[in-house]
Amino acid sequence: MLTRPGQVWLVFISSSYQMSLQNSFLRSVRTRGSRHPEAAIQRSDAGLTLLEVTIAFVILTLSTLTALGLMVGSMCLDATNRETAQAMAAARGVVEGMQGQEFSQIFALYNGNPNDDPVGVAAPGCAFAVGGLAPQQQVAGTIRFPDTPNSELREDVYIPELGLPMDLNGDGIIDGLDHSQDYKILPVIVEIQWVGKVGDRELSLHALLMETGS
Ligand SMILES: [Ca+2]
Ligand SMILES: [Ca+2]
Repeated sequence: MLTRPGQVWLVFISSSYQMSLQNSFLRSVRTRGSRHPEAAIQRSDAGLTLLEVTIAFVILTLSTLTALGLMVGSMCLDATNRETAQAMAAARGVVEGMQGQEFSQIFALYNGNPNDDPVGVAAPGCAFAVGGLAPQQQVAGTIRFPDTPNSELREDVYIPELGLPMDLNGDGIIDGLDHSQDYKILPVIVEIQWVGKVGDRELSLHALLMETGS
């Protein structure tokens, strides 16, 4: 089990204090009980040396454990940073892929409904793998829109992190109709969930896509 730096120093201070008390007590007993004070002092000095060596060993051990703990913590932090960078790059890659598509087809291409896929275009769908990251479920990446289970793109969905409810077709009204065919703004959430080195982790990228020049 790894010891955190704060715990290590607490043990170190406590151990030193107890040993100091014990040392004072032993010196007092030996000096009073001996018929030969000089011999008693020599034995006491020998005991002190042994005790000092013991203390030094304890300090060395605790210092090594502290350094090891810091090293492992640094390695975990590096791994976590690498995982986050991988996830962010993958999420940005998905959004960039969307931007390379015909704007009016993005929703149909990247939603979870294969029945509305445009003819003649390979639809990526709403799930994607992320190289180098172990998924928590079948795939690590998912794409979400403000839509219903039957693939209606809605303005009246409550997703505050994306600013919804929102007027998506630019008519100045927020209604409860399907805007999958006339949207001018397309909110999207790209989520990545993976099993990281220090446990389950997730990252979300929120974006509002708009047609260039509109
Ligand atoms: Ca589709
Ligand atoms: Ca509207």
